[in-house]
Amino acid sequence: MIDIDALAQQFWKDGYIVVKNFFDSEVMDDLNQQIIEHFGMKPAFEHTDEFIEKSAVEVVPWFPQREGVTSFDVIGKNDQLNALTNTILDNEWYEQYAMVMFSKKGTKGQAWHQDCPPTDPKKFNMNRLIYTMDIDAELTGGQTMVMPGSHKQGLLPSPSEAFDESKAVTLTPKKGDLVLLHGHCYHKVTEVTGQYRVSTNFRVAPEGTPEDITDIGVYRNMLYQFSTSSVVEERT
Ligand SMILES: O=C(O)CCC(=O)C(=O)O
Ligand SMILES: [Fe+2]
Repeated sequence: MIDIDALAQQFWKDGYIVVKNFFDSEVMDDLNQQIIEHFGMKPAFEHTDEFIEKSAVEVVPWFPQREGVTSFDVIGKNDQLNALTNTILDNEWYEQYAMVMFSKKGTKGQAWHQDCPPTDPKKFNMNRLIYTMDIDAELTGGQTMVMPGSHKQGLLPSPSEAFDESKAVTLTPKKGDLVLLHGHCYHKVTEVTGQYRVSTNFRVAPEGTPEDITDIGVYRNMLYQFSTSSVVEERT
């Protein structure tokens, strides 16, 4: 059994939590297989060259539920996941979408970012990250790095502002692990050195958060708007 109250407290202190062995291994294998079948090993990137160049994000997204694929629904219906979400978000939240993120071998991962600008502490996305495969320093690379407590520290430092990366924590999620991550918490993904890397995000948000809250991502060197594929602010 997990201690939901303790985990919720830790989430609000650090901006993230890791729960080991949260999901059934066979369900993970099944979903991972479907993900690989969907992508193949060399999917084309969907973002513009400018975005990839400036943000160092090389990830291909897939929204299975938008295509009528129902096999991922078991995650969204998981009672324990929803009990944990209820406690963290005070019973007032809604599902945004399920997004699978695929990175192929040799890609950069993702640079430090916040999923949305931390303008209002009550409006944010919460990433509910499911790992259907082992992420491992030697075998895959693509580790997730987080900066504890940064969800309360405002905007990610710009390139000219001090940024002490020594306090970052490197996560090495294994198949079946759950990571909950506040969208204002600074995070990144390291270079993918193995064949491929996959993570799946069941994003939710507190009631009152606009549905397009993650349309503008915060990077050290820019604010980037995904819907218009444009840099809305250069940061120096
Ligand atoms: O894939 C991961 O581990 C983190 C991805 C990410 O940046 C996010 O879900 O916002
Ligand atoms: Fe992110």
